[in-house]
Parts: sequence; structure tokens; C-alpha cells
Amino acid sequence: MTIAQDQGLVLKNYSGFYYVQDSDTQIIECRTRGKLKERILSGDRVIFTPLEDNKGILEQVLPRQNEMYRPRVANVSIVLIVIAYDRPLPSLTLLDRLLLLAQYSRLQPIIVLNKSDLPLNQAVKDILDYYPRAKFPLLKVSARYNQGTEELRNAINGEIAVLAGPSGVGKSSILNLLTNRETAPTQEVSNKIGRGRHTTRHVELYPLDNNGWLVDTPGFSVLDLPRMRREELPGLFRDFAAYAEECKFADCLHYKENECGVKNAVEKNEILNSRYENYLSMLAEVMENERCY
Ligand SMILES: Nc1nc2c(ncn2[C@@H]2O[C@H](COP(=O)(O)OP(=O)(O)O)[C@@H](O)[C@H]2O)c(=O)[nH]1
Ligand SMILES: [Mg+2]
Ligand SMILES: [Zn+2]
Repeated sequence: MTIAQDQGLVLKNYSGFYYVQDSDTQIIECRTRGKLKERILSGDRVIFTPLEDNKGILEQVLPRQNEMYRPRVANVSIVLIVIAYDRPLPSLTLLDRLLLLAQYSRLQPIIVLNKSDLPLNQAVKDILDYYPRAKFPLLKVSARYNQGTEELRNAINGEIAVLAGPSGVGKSSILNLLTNRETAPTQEVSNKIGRGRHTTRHVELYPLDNNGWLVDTPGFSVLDLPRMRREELPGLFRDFAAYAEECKFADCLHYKENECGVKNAVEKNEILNSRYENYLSMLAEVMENERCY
């Protein structure tokens, strides 16, 4: 008799077992046959042989769509960049850097403006004005009053998403709300980014009720820019692309060049000034790193 195999998704690896969500959303406790050489990650899609009592044997890891390193997780396609109206005030520098890292890693960013129950301020106005216009998906959410969370669930739409953003903006609150359980500990505001007490835990995927998963560990806990040539940077600012067509030089860095469409757009307030300033400081950083080759 041949035993039917099933396909599933690895939610976590805990003391030698892999917890795999099967096609009926049951959790199957799997072990490997021992001959599987490759490392199995949370987020891996796998083939397993079901045994009795929701146990199984993991047979094969299916090809990965991608792999994130910190946290180590496979097949992530969305990064939720969480910022708060206030407490802490938004950092547009951090927002632009996270957008860059998302673009570089080919992850779909969704800007989540949490604590929308707090009063507006200039930084929030700038964000609300510019980023949707620049075609970045943005959702206003209040985790405290459970507002905007249904839209967020729908935006994740069956994909695996990581949360990113500074401490205190409400990442754990959002995770708890979307997964309907008291899982991640919430904490008061601190200035550290991603260096909490929980960074050494195993990565776990939490299923959402309408399909889709959230990773419990913040993505992009290291904010260093990847190594790249300076010519690569402008292309990672998708909102500059239409204006860059007006640049005199095809390889314009939008820096010291004359007749630059991007600089003109900044002058006309069509590109947010802080966004351009952040671009320039990232360009300087990329140039600085080039010397290390
Ligand atoms: N006013 C308000 N406070 C919130 C909201 N979401 C989270 N908080 C509070 O912000 C603090 C930090 O939340 P937490 O989820 O631990 O943030 P994390 O560090 O990003 O995981 C906690 O005191 C939360 O109660 C919200 O939508 N509105
Ligand atoms: Mg947290
Ligand atoms: Zn230019």
C-alpha cells in the first residue's frame, strides 16, 4: 500500500520537530528521515508523509522563492513597515531605508501607519501626502482600537509577511491582533531597534484566519545597506523613475549633475524633500562602501 503524501508549510522548528501546516490547516508534527541534507527553514514548503495522530515524516523541501537571513525564513513576500503616528514619532529616514531594503530584497512593502488614534503631526501629514502618491501601499491602523486591521489582513492575502520598524510602534500588538491570540509580548517604547530580548528565539510563522502568515520576529533587524555599485541605487527608488526620464544623462545619479529631472521634481515639491535627502545620504554611504572592495 502506498501512503499518500501531502504538501505543507513549515511554521516552526522546535527541539528537532518541524511543525507543518497541511492543506487542511492542521498542524502536523514532522521529523525528517535523516537523509535530508539541506537546512529546513520556517516558511519552507515541504512534502511530507502523514502518519497517525497528526504526525508525519518530512520528505522533501520544495524550491524556495527566496530566503531572508535575519530572521532566517523562506518564502517571505511582504514586509509590513510599521511606523506610529506618535510615541515614537515617525522617522522618515528609517522609513526610506526600510523601503530601500525591501526593494533590494524584492519584497512588497506595505507602510502600516499605526496608532492612528493619536493626533496628527507634520511628519504623519508628509507621509500620508507623499507615499500613496508615490504608489507605495499605505494603511492606517489602530491596533489599540482594532481599526484598519481587516484591510491589513486582506492586504497580506495569503502571503508570508514580516514586520519591520522600530521598537514601540506596535508590531507585537498588530501580530497579536491579526492572529487572534496573546502571543508576542508587547513592551513599552525603547530606542533600540530589533535588539530585544527575543531575537534568539526560533522564527515562527503565525497563521492568519483568512490564509496568510505573519513572522513573529522583526525583519531587517540589521539596517546596513547591502553592498552595491552606486549606479544601482537610483533604480531602487521606484518613485524617481518617471522624473529620471527627464535627466540629461542616462546614468544620472541625481547628485551633482545638471539638468536633472529628479532634482527638478524635488524643487517643485513633487518628490518629498526628505525622501531626496535620504537618497543622498544613502548614496554617500554606498560610495563610501565602494572603497572597501
Ligand atoms: N495609542 C496607541 N497605542 C498603541 C497602539 N498599538 C500599540 N500601542 C502601544 O504601544 C506600545 C508598544 O507596542 P508594541 O506592540 O509592544 O510595539 P513593538 O515594540 O513594535 O512590538 C504598547 O504600550 C502598546 O499598548 C495603537 O494603535 N494606539
Ligand atoms: Mg515587540
Ligand atoms: Zn538626475
